[in-house]
Amino acid sequence: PQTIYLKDYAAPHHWVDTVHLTFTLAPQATRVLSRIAFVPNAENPGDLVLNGEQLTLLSLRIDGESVEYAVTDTHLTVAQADLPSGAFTFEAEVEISPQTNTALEGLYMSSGMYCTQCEAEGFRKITYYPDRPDVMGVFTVRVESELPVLLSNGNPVASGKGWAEWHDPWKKPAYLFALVAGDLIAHNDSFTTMSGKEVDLNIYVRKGDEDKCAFGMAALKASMTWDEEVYGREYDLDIFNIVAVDDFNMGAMENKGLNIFNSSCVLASPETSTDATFERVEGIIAHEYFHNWTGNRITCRDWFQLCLKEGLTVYRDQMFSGDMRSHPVKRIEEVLQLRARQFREDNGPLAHPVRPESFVEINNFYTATVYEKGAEIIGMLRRLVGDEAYYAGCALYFDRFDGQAVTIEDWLACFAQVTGRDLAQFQQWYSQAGTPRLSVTEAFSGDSFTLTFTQETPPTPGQAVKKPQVLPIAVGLIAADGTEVLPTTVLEMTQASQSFTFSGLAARPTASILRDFSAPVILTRDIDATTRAFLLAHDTDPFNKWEMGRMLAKDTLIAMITRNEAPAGDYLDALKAVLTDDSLDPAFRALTLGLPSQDDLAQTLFDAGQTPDPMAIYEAREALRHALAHHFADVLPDLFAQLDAGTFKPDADGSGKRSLRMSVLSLLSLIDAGKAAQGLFESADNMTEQAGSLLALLGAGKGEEELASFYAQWFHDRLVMDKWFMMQVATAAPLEAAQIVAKLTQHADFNAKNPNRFRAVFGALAANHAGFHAPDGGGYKLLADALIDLDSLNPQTTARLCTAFETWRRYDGDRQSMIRDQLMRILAKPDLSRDTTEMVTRILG
Ligand code: HT7
Ligand code: ZN
Repeated sequence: PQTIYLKDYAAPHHWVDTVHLTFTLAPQATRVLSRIAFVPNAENPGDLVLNGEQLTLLSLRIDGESVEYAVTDTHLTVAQADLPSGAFTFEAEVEISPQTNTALEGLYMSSGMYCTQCEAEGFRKITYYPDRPDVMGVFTVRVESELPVLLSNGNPVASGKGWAEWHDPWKKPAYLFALVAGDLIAHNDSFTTMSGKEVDLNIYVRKGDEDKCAFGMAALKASMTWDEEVYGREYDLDIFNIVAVDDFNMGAMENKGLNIFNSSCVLASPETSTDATFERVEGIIAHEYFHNWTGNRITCRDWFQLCLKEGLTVYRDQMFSGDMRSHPVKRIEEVLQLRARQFREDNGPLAHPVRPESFVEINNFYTATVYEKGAEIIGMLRRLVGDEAYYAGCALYFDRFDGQAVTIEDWLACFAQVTGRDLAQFQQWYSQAGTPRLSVTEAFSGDSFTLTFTQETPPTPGQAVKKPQVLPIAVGLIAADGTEVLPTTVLEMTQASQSFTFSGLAARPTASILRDFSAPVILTRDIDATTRAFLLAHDTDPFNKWEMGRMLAKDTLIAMITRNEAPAGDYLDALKAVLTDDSLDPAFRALTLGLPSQDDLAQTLFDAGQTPDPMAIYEAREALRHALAHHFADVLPDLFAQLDAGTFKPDADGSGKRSLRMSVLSLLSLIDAGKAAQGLFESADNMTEQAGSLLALLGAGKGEEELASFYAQWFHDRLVMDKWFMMQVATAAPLEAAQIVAKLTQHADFNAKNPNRFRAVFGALAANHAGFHAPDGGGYKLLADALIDLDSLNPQTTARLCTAFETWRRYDGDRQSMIRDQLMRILAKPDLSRDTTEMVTRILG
């Protein structure tokens, strides 16, 4: 397969002015008629080169005349010599087969409805077109079908029996094209924008899902208000439609005026959805809506610039969620995700810069690095320039580049201009892969306290030597009585080693370093358990307060794993103090009670030069859970009773209480024979507590009966059934996991073609650390078998799940060779997709 390089970017030979498309829908023979007005690019003249894959070409004309053309599996070319000298109209008719499209890219069918997914390069499976984000056109679309709801981008123009026409006045790249046709029901509302324009809002769902749209609609309206108030961005069409689709490769897609959502990311009701789902729905609806400005109005010049829209939009949705809920709690959740997904990626064979320099398959670069590290870069930029300059830079960006396809350089130039700063070194964050290791030493003399930082970024594939990064390091100083003697101050580190001194101090303070996780680094600090416990009790920065608890937990677990030590009494006491401190937010207490994951512990051991033993990690973590349950035995029953949040409301308060309550229940179930959990399972009126109590039982080795009654109650609900599959795999004991997965794949409700169901089982297997890494290699083989089968149906989802193997070099020789064998077996599959080939090759290194 061909590798594409950023350095080879060249503008197209032709720009697009207008596009007229007519779709005559039929499951196996949809006709697509296109009329495209092309304008030659005077700065780069050449042949007309159009992308096109899996299309049957029926006719082609230019300015109404037949022309010579050449067609391959991937392109249609008309030689420059055969083209008119100026602008011309290209017309073609093609036939495609949505029903047999199991890759879920292009036009496909899901539960009887037609829908599209064009990002990144799916439009080329719909018709011949210059399918690249810098080519933008004004689209008019006619859809012909007997299905009652016919949708496309923009505003509705006209409709009649069996047809509808849509016009999108905003020019857009092909990846934002969308079409939906189905027997759908609309949950309708409206929004008045800041300039007084009425916008019609709809969430379209299948019959039976109508009662699961209200929360998503409220989130959409809150997002529209937030983008007006915080960024001054107003919506720009008469209508905004969202459609829920059951078969979808990712979470959702920001098509102009017609967002398409994985139904798991938009449908929500108290009976069927957990608090975590409500939070995810709110965040994803916001994310896709915010793309209207950061992605759609201003888009990417090429796919290497993906972080331009994704990093910024993730940052915006994170700020929104913080405003809707609690900033400290959201920040802790973000950092947990960042460490679990992005640090893991950055530490292994798949490490790549936030703006990659090459790719084989762009779908493989929708990664935690592009999205989450991309968002961290925006957060660092804001910390460095300050709030006022941040918003001024954004305003300049919106103003200067509206309607254009641009680059990271264009984005940063706006901040250089408003601040007068040179951002050349900062720009390295986009090109240098790997997580910087930051270490610190502390010294006190006279009245001065000095922090000396040293940074180093380890080599990553293709980047052996690294330069120092610009690091905003937020610090505070705390006196022995717990008062803050230096409020949060941002230090700007630019060199490999740098000292910062604070004078006028009466006594040696305790430093709180990297507050709010101000830079995506791994901080090492020689700090004893007493100082950690002091900061856990007194730090005024909630993130660092939590971080101290987490470090204590990690140290405790590492000592249990490597030295067979019993958990330290001081740690158990410190944690109990947080658990029972009513002045703290319950959500924060729940997060502090959460233990580091097995994967996190494996990485920590590996970083310390040891070979992680998955079974030993599992056993130590289980032993600590039991120790916590016994140490807290006197307070758990009361806490469980007090934390009843009453009538279910999916807000921050209610979900925080339930989150702590479920953490308490999971420990309580280890010492009360599951009584409390069984009681709650019987009485719960919401999915958070129903699934939470079932999980608590399964986690305590019980819950067989409850699992069966859960199935009997919910077998008809696809999204709840995904939970039923997932919970069994997630809680399976290490030596039983593979067997349980094998059995579940034989279940009548298992369907590998549905990405949600496939991920519920195999994503959960990969996440069950000890189960996946069971000593006999059964987990590896099972996943490899499933990926080999799935690749022929859905390469995108297959390639994504290959990341389960990305950490293989951490483990012992036996496990490494078993994983290598499975990766080689995948690679040997005839006709393996480009997506999976690239992923497996990179993982093998
Ligand atoms: N911009 C979208 C990314 C995307 C995608 C979504 C659904 C299916 C396939 C996809 N490929 C790429 C989603 C987002 O980040 O908002
Ligand atoms: Zn996005």
